[in-house]
Order: sequence, then structure tokens, then C-alpha cells
Amino acid sequence: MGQIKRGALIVFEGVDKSGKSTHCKKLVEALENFKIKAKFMSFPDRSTLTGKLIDNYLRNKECQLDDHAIHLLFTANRWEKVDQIKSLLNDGVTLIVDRYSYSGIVYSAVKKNMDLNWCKQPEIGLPKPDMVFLLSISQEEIMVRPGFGSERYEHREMQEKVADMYLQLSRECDNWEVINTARSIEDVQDRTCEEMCREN
Ligand code: DGP
Ligand code: NA
Ligand code: NA
Repeated sequence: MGQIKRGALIVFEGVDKSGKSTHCKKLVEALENFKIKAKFMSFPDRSTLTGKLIDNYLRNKECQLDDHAIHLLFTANRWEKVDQIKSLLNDGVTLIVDRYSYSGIVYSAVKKNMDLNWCKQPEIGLPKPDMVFLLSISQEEIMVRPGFGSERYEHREMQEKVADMYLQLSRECDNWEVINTARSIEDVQDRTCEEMCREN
């Protein structure tokens, strides 16, 4: 029997309410239709111990927590999953992930007195994505989506800074693709399936 081909690690990033989880789930379905083993994952995972602290921080805007401390909690929430991520990839499962290290870097680094380079350090060593899709969408559109504004970071000033820094990161890395959400979900799927087939 031949060796199992490693699965791909595909990440979706973008501002709040940009439609990442919808894209991810549709893509998992599309890949399964192509007989590619695929699994959806999402960060932060609010069900774990660190996830419960993160959830409280995001929902309770009064919650006081140093920016460095919450940064490290978000990163720990990813490190908690590292064994699972590695073993799924080794078993040939392609992971479609809603947010990853770049959310960690961007949402912290846009804050006052937070250094971009410092923010990147605790992410070093996590499995590197094969492909990152950045969903691009207008501020006007996200601000009218149901539920916008209910959590800590969901306000215009923060979201604009986040969008700018994502674009900055996308220019520094060559495995990123910016997807205008005006493009159809099918179009994004085609693009990803193309990428997967190239690797397989
Ligand atoms: P979501 O459940 O995908 O809507 O994410 C919740 C919020 O947390 C969203 O405003 C983005 C933010 N976020 C996600 N990951 C990180 C991270 O690693 N660090 C920081 N500071 N914020 C994050
Ligand atoms: Na959100
Ligand atoms: Na998420």
C-alpha cells in the first residue's frame, strides 16, 4: 500500500461577519464530493478551558484583561489543538480552518502599544497553512449583518484597522489569495479545488 498523501491546511481569514464559516463549510462539502477527506475547524474554539475565558472576554466588554494576556490565551487555544491538527493532516485529511494565527497577529497588533513582531512570536511552530484565503468585504456590508456589534471587537474603528493589516500581511506572503466576497462561493471552491488537485 502506498503512503497516505498528507492533507492540506487551508485557512480562511477576514474581518468579523465576512462569511468565513459559510465559505469553510461549503468548501468541506465540495471537497467531500470530490472524494477528498476534509474537516472543518474553527478558532477560537470556545468549548475548551482557554476558550471559555476567551468567550467571556469577547462577550463581556467590561472584562478587564491585559492585551498581552488575552493574546497569549488566543494562541494557547490554537496550541491546544496542535496534536489533533498534525495527526489529521498525517492521516490525509484536509483541514478547512476558520481563523488561525493571522487573526491572532492582526487583532492584537492593531491595538495601541502592541508590537507586531512580539505578536507573531507565540505563533511560531504551529503547522504552516498551504493556502490562506482572505475574504474581502466592505465595512458597510459587515456592519448591517445580523449580530454585528454584539462582541468586543465589532466596531468600525477596529474592523477598519484589522482589514488594513490583513491586506498588509497578504502582500508579505505568497500563499495568500484575496477573495472578494462579491465573487461567488462556487468560484472560491473552484479556486481551492484547483489548488488541491495541483498538490495531489
Ligand atoms: P469569531 O468567533 O470567528 O467571530 O471570532 C471572535 C472574535 O475574536 C473576532 O472578533 C476575532 C477575534 N479573534 C479571533 N482570533 C483571535 C486571536 O487569536 N487574537 C485576538 N486578539 N482576537 C482574535
Ligand atoms: Na465575531
Ligand atoms: Na472562528
